[in-house]
Amino acid sequence: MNDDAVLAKLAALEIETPSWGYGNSGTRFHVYPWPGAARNVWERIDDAALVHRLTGCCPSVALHIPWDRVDDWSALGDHVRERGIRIGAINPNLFGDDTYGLGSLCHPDPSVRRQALDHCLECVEIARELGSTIISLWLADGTSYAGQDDLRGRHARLVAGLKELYAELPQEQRLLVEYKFFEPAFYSTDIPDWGTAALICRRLGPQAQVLVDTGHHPQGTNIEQIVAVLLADGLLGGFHFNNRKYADDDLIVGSVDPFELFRIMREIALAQAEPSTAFMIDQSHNIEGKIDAMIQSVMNIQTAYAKALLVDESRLASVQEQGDVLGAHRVLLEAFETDVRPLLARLRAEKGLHADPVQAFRDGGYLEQRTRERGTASVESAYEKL
Ligand code: PSV
Ligand code: MN
Repeated sequence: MNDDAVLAKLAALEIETPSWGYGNSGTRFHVYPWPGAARNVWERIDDAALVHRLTGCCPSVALHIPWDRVDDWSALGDHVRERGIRIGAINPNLFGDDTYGLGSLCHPDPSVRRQALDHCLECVEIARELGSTIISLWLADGTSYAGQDDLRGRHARLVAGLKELYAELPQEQRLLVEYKFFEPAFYSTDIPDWGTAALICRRLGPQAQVLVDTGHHPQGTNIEQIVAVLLADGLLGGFHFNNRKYADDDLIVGSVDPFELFRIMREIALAQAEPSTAFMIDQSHNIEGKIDAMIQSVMNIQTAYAKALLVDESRLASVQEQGDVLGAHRVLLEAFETDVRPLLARLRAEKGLHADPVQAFRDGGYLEQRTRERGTASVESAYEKL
């Protein structure tokens, strides 16, 4: 692919940022309050809009309900539009209520299952009102001890609940089903892997697809192969990008393993699956700044994608056919080792943007302005509002 073709593809890439990445959030050990961090959903949207302004490629923001609940959705819709962005995925929250200790849609008690389902249905309505086309579902459901509950029974409850949810999904909405192999459950998780998620989606129908959160796999998992297989079956809905070294670390995507991110983006580029794939970030920054860490994440995805587009696929195919193992690997390396910074600088210059959006943020006085206006929110109040 020549530079102009790569630039056209890069210009079309849109990355969604999460509202929950802009407030004070952290690990289960401590949340360090950040000066200027967003204190409520209106400010979280302002920060997402700033990231879009500086990167030119983040026109949507994902919401988490009830963290982002407001009384007047149409006012929130106006706020988002006025800032030049739109609402992306709506994430129901099925783990933040006292009743969910033994699960939500899989809970043994039908009244808790009803509560969880009603919450999901409410999110479908919120999505409809805000023009969102994605319901992004993650369940913390699982068990922590063998024998705690009936595994097949839990699966049946899950499928029954999701069928009811799916039946209410309007034509324009997709249900993206996320998996995670452990945590908070430590013995069994009800949707632990891509295979279970895919089976569930198959049972539901074509509007249900799998969401791959890059931090949700055991060490050493070949994520790009999962992506390739899901793509082959039309079951890849999108990503929650982040990076991990040990568990679900929610670190800046591409910070631990940029080669993995490149390999994942290459599967997307090879399948030309960009139009049907939701590229979403799901991170929580604790000891680093909120906004510049998000911008760095966006830049890392763009870098990986640019390199993925540079893979000489026809040469690779012919080397593969010859059975030249190292030769084939070197075709990939050649693209991965290319310095794409000049290309990305051109992309940004064509949009009137700084070549380094993190630097633009740091030089632009945005953090100072936010710190003046917002101060440092106490973590208690951040918890209440998040
Ligand atoms: C869970 O670890 C997860 O990845 C899900 O996507 C949640 O919605 C998100 O993080 C925020 O807690
Ligand atoms: Mn996620």
